[in-house]
Amino acid sequence: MEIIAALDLFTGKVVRLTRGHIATAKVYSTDPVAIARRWQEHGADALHLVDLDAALGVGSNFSMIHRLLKEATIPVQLGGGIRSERAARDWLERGVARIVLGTLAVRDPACVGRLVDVFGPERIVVALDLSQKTVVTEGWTRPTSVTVEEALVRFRDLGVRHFLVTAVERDGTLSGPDLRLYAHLGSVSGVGIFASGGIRAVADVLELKRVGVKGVVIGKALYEGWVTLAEIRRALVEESEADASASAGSPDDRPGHGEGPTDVVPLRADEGR
Ligand code: AMZ
Repeated sequence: MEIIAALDLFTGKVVRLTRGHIATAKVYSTDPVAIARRWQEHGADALHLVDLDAALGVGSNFSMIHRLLKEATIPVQLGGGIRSERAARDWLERGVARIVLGTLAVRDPACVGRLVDVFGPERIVVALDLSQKTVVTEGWTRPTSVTVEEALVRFRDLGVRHFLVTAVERDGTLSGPDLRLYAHLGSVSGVGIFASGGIRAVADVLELKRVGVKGVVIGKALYEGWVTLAEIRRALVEESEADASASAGSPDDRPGHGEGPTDVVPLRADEGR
């Protein structure tokens, strides 16, 4: 389970929003480099940078992102406003470990396929930002009719392996992740799902792991001190030790374990969030 600390930039500062609305921005620091160091030292596997100015089309945090790339000792993934193949290539060549593409992916799926071919699937993440069960783009301001199931299958068939699925209505709300959604998506073969939105406690991370999520992006819960990276690490280690001793010497017959992967079946209209 990859534990990724969110660092959202708006006008050069570290902020968190609620449900993506800029009017709700709460500033946590005017020193993003110090925050990056903090999450690094606390044991994050990677940093998830979002350039909110660029995502919303009102500017960019270009020079700050460059500084952060220089300072970071852990992989940095970057999203928000990467809207052309050229921009995507430039960031990958400048040391971003993984680029996160939302709007561009919806607009031009073939471009994502080309990037995967050139840079490999490890370096490309498709962001599926979900509001009312469909994907939203352009800083979460533009609804589309694309469903998460359609998008996963379509991009998987183009070679994409990593998806960041964000529950927009939960983002910044500390109300818990949408477990039903992630359990549903966890059964799609050939894709790795990263979850974000609503995570507030160690138990949320453990539940997400159990339903097959490969990584979590944690934001407000870290900034507000609801959870620490050390606590999450400890709980994951304890759980894997418990799993190892429970399964030692006998075949694992837990429900669902060992079943072959399946393709996704759309959520029924009465299910979901
Ligand atoms: O909070 C928002 N309004 C917001 C946000 N966090 N808008 C976009 N984003 C993030 C997405 C994804 O990681 O979750 O930016 C990335 C996608 O940006 P783009 O420009 O590729 O659609």
